[in-house]
Amino acid sequence: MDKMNIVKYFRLPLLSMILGWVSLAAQEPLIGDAYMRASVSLDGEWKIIIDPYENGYYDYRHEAFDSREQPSRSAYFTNSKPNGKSDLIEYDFDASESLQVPGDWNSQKDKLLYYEGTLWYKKSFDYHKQQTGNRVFVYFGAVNYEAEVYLNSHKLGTHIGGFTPFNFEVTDLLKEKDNFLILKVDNKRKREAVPTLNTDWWNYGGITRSVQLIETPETFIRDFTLQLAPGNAKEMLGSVTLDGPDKRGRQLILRIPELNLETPLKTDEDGKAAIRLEAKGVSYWSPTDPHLYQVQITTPGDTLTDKIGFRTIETRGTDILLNGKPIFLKGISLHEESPLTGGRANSKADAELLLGWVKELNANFVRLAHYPHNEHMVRTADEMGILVWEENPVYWTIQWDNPETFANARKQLTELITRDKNRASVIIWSMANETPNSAPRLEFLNKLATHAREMDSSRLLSAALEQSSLDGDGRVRTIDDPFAATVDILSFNQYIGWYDGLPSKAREIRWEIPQQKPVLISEFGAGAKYGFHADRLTRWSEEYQKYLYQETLPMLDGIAQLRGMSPWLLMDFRSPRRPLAGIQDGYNRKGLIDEKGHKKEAFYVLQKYYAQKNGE
Ligand code: GCB
Repeated sequence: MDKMNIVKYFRLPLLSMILGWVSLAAQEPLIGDAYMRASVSLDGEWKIIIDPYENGYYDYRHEAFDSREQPSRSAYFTNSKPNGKSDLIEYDFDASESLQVPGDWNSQKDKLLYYEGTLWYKKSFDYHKQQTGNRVFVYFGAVNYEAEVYLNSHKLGTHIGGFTPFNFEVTDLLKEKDNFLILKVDNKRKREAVPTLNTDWWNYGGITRSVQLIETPETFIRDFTLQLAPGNAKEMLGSVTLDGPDKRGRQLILRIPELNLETPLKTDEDGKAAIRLEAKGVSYWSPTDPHLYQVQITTPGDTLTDKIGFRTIETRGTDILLNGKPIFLKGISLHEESPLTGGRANSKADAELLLGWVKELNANFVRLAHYPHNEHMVRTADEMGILVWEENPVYWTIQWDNPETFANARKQLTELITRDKNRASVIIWSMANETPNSAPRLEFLNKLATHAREMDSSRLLSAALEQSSLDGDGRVRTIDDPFAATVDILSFNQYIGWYDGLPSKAREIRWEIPQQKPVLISEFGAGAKYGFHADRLTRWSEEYQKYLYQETLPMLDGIAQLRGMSPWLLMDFRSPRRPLAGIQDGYNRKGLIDEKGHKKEAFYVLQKYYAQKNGE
């Protein structure tokens, strides 16, 4: 029996917490805490070639160049160019145009706004190791959607999934001078992909997050995790994973200077050390006191430091308990779009601006929809004291019975949990959004949920479900989705007053929700164009949106188990499903703020409601 199966077999939260993370590190050799490590940035200007026919990847018989033993110079990953006046090579990165990394391509060049296809990136660089014998990894925060990665003409590998990090070791390929890193990036939507063909957001392509070269000693701390034990504020649990020839039987030290804590650890045969400590004198992390501790792991050759908050999150009956006390999640949903650049958000400045608005709304919670957002968002949420819902991009109509689709969704979730497992702000892993009920879909989601719990039993699980009518005329609403039995928090989206009648309809609705679990309304909302004023029954006016909030909030307050909400949504975002000229112009207008940062009237309705609502 391997470790993963042992975990499945026992299903003990404590054991799964220790072993689950340990076995994860062995399966997914992602470098943890990448943002906290010494690294050289490869951000900045990259040369690009737009390649809709994938001419740089396939020959004229449509055979992949990288499947040949001797690659042709026509293959773009060889970084060739015409060698003298008689040479025939039909590309030249250095003579080509460029894009900024990190950044989606759509918002950087008008001609790429709607582009879905392949685009090649090339970065040239020199590299001097800080110490001979050290190892070097290239780490990508995210590339949407599929990346083929090459260094100095050698293929490093492929990564699928547009919102999670990945890395490759490049120690043996790196030179002091004239390295070239080349990526083929393809964001074509596909039926079997995660997400699938159909979404309500912009399919931003490219190297959307930072690229780093991380240098480590030969044996180094690949990852570590430390959190309070599930439901037990008196104990800290975690593990450290070493990688390299000397990983076995190594002495380590864990230090939390502010707590005067210093503990020796020793790695086992697999290079792992389990951590189990008494949590004494800890100031628990919360929205009103987002206390972060410096946590340091030291080996003879390596040191890794992170800033970590400690809190418990659990449910009891219909309550959500943060550090043992009931909390109401005053939230808002958001997409990963930047009011600064008009494209994918990727910077600390974006995160501070977006989360600053969340604070201004008197909220304590964000739903990062509908895919993993960049790491700055969760690290900034840690610092600002905002609770976070993170979401796997299982959206609408995924291919439920395709095993590759499942493997893909599972891997993206694994990468997300691996990246953010030490973030106190993150309290909910969401499996999916608005997925239609069927037997294969239930099996798919249940398997994902089991996997998430095996990896991390210290957080809550949810999914944005759909509601349905109990009676013929739609006045009595319920949740009859069988996945409701699996989740810890019963979340659902509802659009009474927008897709479903007019705002006053809210008065006629009765909720009969049988599940005795905390209920969270993961979406409601209405479209409004900032600056468009009319009477409250005129669609797209700020008055209509405001009226919808005024009618919806009292209706939701009537749900006995209501413990939170994340209305749809903070800021208008681009969507090709939204062409209405003069109003939408390619934007979903359900934001409380428009894409340029102007607040609409409904913002203030929610702000006031949250100011008066009890909770943290
Ligand atoms: C939903 C989806 C969200 C859409 C929203 C809308 O239910 O979950 O992705 O953008 O409705 O505006 O229609």
